[in-house]
Amino acid sequence: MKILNPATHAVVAEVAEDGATSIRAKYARARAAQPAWAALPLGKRLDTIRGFRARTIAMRDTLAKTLTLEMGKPIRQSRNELDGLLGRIDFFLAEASSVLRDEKVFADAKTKLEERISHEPLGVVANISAWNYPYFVGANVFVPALIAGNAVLYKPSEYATLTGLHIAAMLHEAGVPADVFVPVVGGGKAGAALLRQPVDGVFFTGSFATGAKVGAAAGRRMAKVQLELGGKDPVYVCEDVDIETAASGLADGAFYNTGQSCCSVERIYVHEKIHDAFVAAFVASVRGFKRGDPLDESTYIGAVTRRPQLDVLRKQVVDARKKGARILAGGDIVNAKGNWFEPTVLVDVDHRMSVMKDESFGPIIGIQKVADDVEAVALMNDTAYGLTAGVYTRDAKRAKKILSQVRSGSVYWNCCDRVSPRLPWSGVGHSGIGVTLSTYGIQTFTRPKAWHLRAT
Ligand code: TXE
Repeated sequence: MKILNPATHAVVAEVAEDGATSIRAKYARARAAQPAWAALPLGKRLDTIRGFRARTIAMRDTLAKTLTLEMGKPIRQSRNELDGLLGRIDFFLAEASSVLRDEKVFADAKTKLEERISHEPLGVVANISAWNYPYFVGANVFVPALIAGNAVLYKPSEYATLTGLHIAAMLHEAGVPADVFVPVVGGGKAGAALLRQPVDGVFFTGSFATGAKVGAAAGRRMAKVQLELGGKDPVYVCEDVDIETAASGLADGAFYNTGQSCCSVERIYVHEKIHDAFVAAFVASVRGFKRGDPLDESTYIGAVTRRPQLDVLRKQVVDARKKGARILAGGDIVNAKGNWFEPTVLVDVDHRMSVMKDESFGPIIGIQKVADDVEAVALMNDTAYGLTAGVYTRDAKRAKKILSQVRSGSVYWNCCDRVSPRLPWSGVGHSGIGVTLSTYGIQTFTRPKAWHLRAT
């Protein structure tokens, strides 16, 4: 499989791809190795994750460069992702023992009856991962999965394969047996072959379209499934905000990682009283973004990772304009080697347009004027997705009222585009099934066993 640099289309590397036979053999090895891994004391498993953490620090610059070369992320953002990984790992290290420990929930001296709950690992899990934050999205799954005693068959996205192989090497060097964390190299075909193995759980991050296929395959196998899919994340800006602060914060939320974040701001609704001033400030922020070589320290907008997405973005602009939208910045593919799209801002948009309904997952945003909170909430909920939603206002009560009406897994007040290891990360509707992160995101890799004990 050729790994291309999305910024230049140069071949970065060629890697051997797994096929049905090698995937079957990898599954068999993982199945055989998992019981011994689960039998290790928890502390031993935690030590390997500490070793992995130390290696991500020691290799930070190499890892960041590989990530930038293979998916086009600006180098400073690649380093940010590696730095942010540490806090995620620390959360899992700190919380695992309390989540995984056996619980005695009832005891009755008279009847000598005792009730307990233990948390057993699922067994062998398939982790089919994504490219936009391969360290974050990956570690959300394989770190707690390994700590809980599972073996992991890990298929990085074909757009982040080298990163996936770095992750495997660091975990193995840190003491995770080669058959307990097993990388599977390839694209959709390898993913589909992996799902034909009798795994005990499928943890997937990617598009709704593929997620639906993955969910169906897992369902047929009665395997536990967790799907983190796309989103069309809205933010509503009330008339009482500091316009500059809100505009620059939201410009960052919409364009960081070249707009390729699951929780990127994908739609902005602005109260009519400040709409024009907000748009002017927002466009000024976007014009300040430097698009260029992702390896350059001053670059903020990198290459679009997936070539097909360029046409998706162009179609959204053409569709919006046909229906009356105005372009205030950018608006098209950049004619240059590599996958480049100008950071684009559209106004006079509405929900007839694809740019306000379908996930963009690129450097484009539509801003729509609204008359009041009622209209804003109705528009925010007018979507098949439900990953995150935000509101900017000085008024805490007003924010709480709005955010409790919005249908999404996460909500933001005066912030956006952030994920915390302490909070459950989940979506409703087309944004997926199940939870990662928080203590829920550790427990999800186990199944509870109920113990009814009567000492004689
Ligand atoms: O997703 P795909 P991609 C969403 C976002 C983006 C879209 C495309 O909407 O536009 O995904 O990104 C594997 N059986 N997000 O191409 O195609 C594939 O090899 C089994 C949001 O990454 O869904 C890859 O490893 N596996 C998300 C993974 O599925 C299959 C982050 C995802 O690929 C398969 C990234 C099959 N039939 C993308 N077909 C977020 N929420 O952060 C493909 N795969």
